[in-house]
Amino acid sequence: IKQLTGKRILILGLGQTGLSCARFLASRGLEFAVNDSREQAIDAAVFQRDYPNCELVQGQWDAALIASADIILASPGIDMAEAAIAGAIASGCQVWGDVELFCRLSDAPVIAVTGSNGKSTVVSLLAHLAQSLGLNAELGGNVGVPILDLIDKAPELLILELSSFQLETISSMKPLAASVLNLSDDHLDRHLTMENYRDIKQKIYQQAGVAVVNRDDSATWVDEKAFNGKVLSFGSDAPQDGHLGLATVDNELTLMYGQQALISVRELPLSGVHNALNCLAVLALGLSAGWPLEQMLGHLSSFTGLEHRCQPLKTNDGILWINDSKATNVGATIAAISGLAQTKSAGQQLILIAGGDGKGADFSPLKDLLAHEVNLLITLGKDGEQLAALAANSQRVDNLEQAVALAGKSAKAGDTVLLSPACSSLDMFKNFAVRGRVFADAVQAFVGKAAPGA
Ligand code: UMA
Ligand code: ADP
Repeated sequence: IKQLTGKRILILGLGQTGLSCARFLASRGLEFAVNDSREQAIDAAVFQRDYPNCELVQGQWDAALIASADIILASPGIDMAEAAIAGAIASGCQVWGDVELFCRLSDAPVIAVTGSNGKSTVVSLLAHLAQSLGLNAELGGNVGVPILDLIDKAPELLILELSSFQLETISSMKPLAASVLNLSDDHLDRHLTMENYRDIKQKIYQQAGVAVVNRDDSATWVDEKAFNGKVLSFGSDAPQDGHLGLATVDNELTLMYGQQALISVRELPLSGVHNALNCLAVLALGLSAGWPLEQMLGHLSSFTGLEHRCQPLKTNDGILWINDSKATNVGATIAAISGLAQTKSAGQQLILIAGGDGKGADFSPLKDLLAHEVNLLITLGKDGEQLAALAANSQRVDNLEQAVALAGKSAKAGDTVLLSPACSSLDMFKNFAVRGRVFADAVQAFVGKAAPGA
């Protein structure tokens, strides 16, 4: 805490991260100021009641306040290229994220996970295994729990989901194991180029004990010349000894540890090859922490999966409605369509609902799948037009309720309707979870109305 004492500390952003920083600093008796560039980001009266000595500025960046800070605690959603902040960095002010502050203050062992897709699934499954093995493990970071809220729990192990935004401001983390799960186009509106996005993701390996890399995706590989730790790989091919992969054993696609067959993909709690890869990443991270393989396998099947990730909804109309609202980039939507294509039989239609804010992404990798696997594409949102242009059979709607009604009218028993937007929700909804709930409610309302006698 000495690093903070007597310093002028400024918190930028008053969302989940900023408020957790405020709680933490106040709990340590430290003074600070806060600045949020949006009007009415928080209720000033309530904030000042909780933090009476704190200077609060909202509505614009306060260049003078920023320039006078010794340490800035920046929220992940704030772009470091913002003029006032870039200026402060250039003049030597320390800019940390909440994770950097945590790592400077705590020596709790950390497993850190990043990647374009699968982060939340992997860290949640890892936390499930840790808890099943009787460890006092906590789950935090981008998954929705600000890490400073966990500092006083002194966990035996901290399982951390990190976004590229968080990795930008981290330099002191020494994880016992770290993984970049995969890399595909995302957040280029802020990171500008894939090279830059990749370099930021790769920061997770600096000072890691074990790097868990994906053999299928060279952007996740660690620079072995510069890396002193151990490398453990997973991938969709048969693995070498000591690594993880997939192979066909007795006609069943099976998870492998070297030559050892572990469990068939069919028996996993989550469907799709992408989820088999997620499970392999989890096993690799667990092995890095010294967890017994047999025990991890024994607890895999009790994991129930997460809402809004390829989640089938319960309806009685014979149509499979799937909520994949968390598919906020092209890679996730490709995984969802490819997974469904593997189990679809002839004559069954797939109707896709997509669109939202594409964050500057290139949608063209979806084109072939749309042509071959998707019978009808229904688009909405800011970049719906751009997506619609990729498919021969597409229709534009204004909202999710209209999308559900159109999909429901077009689908017959045995068909699948998939919400997998390939876009963030922020142009129309508060977040992906709200979008998913609006979809699920619209489906229940539509199915209820369509039911005989209703
Ligand atoms: N703000 C400004 N000016 C700006 C941008 C933001 O003042 O230019 C202010 C907003 O007015 C608001 C605050 O900053 O008051 C919001 O901060 P934030 O956007 O960093 O969000 P938090 O509420 O602190 O949540 C963040 C993560 N959000 C983002 O990275 C955008 C959450 O990830 C994370 O769960 C949380 O910290 C706890 O660690 C969300 C997310 O969308 C789920 N992440 C992206 C993703 O997964 O794709 C990266
Ligand atoms: P993240 O936290 O990285 O956003 P989630 O586990 O929440 O990851 O999943 C986000 C989306 O990505 C969902 O649509 C999910 O079905 C899809 N997904 C999950 N794992 C993978 C993977 N390994 N490759 C591609 N897509 C994936």
